[in-house]
Amino acid sequence: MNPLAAVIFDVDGTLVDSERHGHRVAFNLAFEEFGLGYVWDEVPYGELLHTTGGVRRIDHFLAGEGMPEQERACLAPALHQRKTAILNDLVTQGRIELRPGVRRLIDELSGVGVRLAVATTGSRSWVAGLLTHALPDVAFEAVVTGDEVERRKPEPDAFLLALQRLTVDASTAVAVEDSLEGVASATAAGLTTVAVVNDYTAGHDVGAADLVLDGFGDPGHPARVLADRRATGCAGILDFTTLRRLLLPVAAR
Ligand code: XBP
Ligand code: MG
Repeated sequence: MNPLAAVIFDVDGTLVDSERHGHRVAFNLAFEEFGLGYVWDEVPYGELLHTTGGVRRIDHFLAGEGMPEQERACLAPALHQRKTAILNDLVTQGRIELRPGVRRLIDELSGVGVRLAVATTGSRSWVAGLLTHALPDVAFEAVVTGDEVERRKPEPDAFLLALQRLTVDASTAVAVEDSLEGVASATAAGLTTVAVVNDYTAGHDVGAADLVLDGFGDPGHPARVLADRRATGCAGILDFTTLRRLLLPVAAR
């Protein structure tokens, strides 16, 4: 069994439940400021999430609205820049919260010397502020954001760069993700992967993950094991047994 050297966390939907009332709200406020009349409602936004990266998501949407590529090429980045500024305001207002159980898991992993990192498609201009605001005392040894890699998730680039910066082998690390694209990215990077789905990704095909949970497990939020591909499987309800106790054996592939 390989010792668990590091855990690499995704951000949106994993560390924080940021999409429905965070990014989506910021995108809509930016559309409003630009007088565009578009509104991304909660349900259709779930589909738009399959396009990773805010600029790409806006461009994909505007293309679907029939906007010529030449117009989109300058509008999408301008909208995204404003959206990111709005999101940062939401972060500093404390509107983007950690998912239940994340703080407890991070403290327990740190407590046993497991190194921590982040690999996200999100943009550094808000990711850094979010981590500082939500987890001010946590030392993430590597924070890889979408703007630092050639290809966004589901490509493995972000996780590969995080492993490189940690100087650890994929066999001694575990990725924690929430979505189809994120699990595809982490598994393509050769990582044992835990999917902790949320209300946007509960229907995603995350079958490539080694373990699928519906939460992180916390007093009052027991996590349910939705799928377990590991040899030493565990089934049923985790009575808020911390994911740490699951992660430690998970590193053994
Ligand atoms: C999720 C994403 C990001 C966010 C929006 O990232 O795809 O694009 O939805 O952030 P992850 P930006 O799950 O990998 O954390 O607008 O900065 O892209
Ligand atoms: Mg995510």
